[in-house]
Amino acid sequence: MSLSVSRRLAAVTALAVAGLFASAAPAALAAPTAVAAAPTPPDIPLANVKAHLSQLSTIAANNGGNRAHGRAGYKASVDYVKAKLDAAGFTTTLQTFTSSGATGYNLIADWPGGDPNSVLMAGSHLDSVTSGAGINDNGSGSAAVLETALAVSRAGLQPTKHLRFGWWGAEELGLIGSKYYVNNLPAAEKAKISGYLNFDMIGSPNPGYFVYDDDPTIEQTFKNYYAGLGIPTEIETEGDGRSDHAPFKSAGIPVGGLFSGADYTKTAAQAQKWGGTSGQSFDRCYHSSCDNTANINDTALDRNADAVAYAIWNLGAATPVPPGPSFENTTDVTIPDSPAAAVTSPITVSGVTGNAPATTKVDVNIVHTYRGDLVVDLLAPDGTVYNLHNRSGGSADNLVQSYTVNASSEVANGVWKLRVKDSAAQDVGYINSWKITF
Ligand code: DTR
Ligand code: ZN
Ligand code: ZN
Ligand code: CA
Repeated sequence: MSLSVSRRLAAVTALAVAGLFASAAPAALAAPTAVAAAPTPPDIPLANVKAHLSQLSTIAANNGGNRAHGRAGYKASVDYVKAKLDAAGFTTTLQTFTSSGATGYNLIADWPGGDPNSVLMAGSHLDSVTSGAGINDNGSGSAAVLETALAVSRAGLQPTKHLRFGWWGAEELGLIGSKYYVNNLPAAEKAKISGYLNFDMIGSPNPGYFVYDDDPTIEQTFKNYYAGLGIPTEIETEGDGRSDHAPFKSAGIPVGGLFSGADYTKTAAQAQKWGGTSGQSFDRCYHSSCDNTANINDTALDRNADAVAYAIWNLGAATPVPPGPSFENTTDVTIPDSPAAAVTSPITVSGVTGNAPATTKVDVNIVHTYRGDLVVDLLAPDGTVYNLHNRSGGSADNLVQSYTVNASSEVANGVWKLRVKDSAAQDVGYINSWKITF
């Protein structure tokens, strides 16, 4: 557990004093609702992105000097990213494949909630070449996508679309991981992906600002971001098929992305508008052992990481589908510490015809000092159990989360219950409110 007993009680008291949760009388905290317009994208802290790069550099140093497919450094990179995402409340999946006689790994992270039929995806390849640590290629893209995902969690973002993030294996061998992912996605699942955003080399030391010119809406989103900074961009021309957006594009999925340049040479005109050195390649350490933490332009990495967040926040908040009827219970229900039995909070639903939809939305607001203790289920009127949360999130406080449940086999009218079990000793809390929307 995160805190000693005395500190935990102090923490709970402090929260009460700060009014961060309801007083003794049941206070109805408005459950978060879908937002009509795109909330303001956050600044992605450059220091956080560079801290991920530092970790990837250390991983390479500790594993033979690289993070290449089939080597220990790649799997260690996957484990690092996955641990961060698990702790932040993402639902992560490791997809394995074989290439060149070695096991490869794709890491997929789903942010719970959003319209399951409209998925916005962002990704980057996490593998390096064998010659070095691959900090710009492609620690830069992987770290920026990771930090944006963590920013989604920090914000408790509830975009209209479902957000999914991917870190691909074996890109350097020929887009192997991303091809495997797309090729193994059922057609119905492919159809749900409204866009895939790719970030491969976005911190080049002699940077250019290139925007993929594939899907016009995605392209315009990135152009709008850079126009806001007064920075001219160019269309990415080093080759459509040269990164992980290619398999998605081949499958008919709208794609876009950013690129700061690789082995092509910066022209005088480009140096004039972007700074840097003309007559020199955008990344002189491309696929070389010198692609280390010194091989990064901080300004480019900072701007591009913020652009990732800008795109996720804006493209993720498409016109919201107006929610159906909703019912809420704002009565506080104390959650006794383990090993006590689970508690429930009921909602009686009436006046809704037919069955619940496949996109039944459950907004949960639980105050607790260790979300990893909790098992949270939705119980349908007939007793069917839908697990919402199963002890992920570690020592983080509270569980304020929106879930989408396919309850289409359940009659809507009746008594629905939120059931919460504290499954680990120490750390306590209570159900503050919950809401079900059809
Ligand atoms: N193939 C990428 C580098 C690369 C080269 N051209 C582009 C264009 C767009 C994205 C990436 C690239 C790699 O070596 O990983
Ligand atoms: Zn490469
Ligand atoms: Zn790359
Ligand atoms: Ca506990």
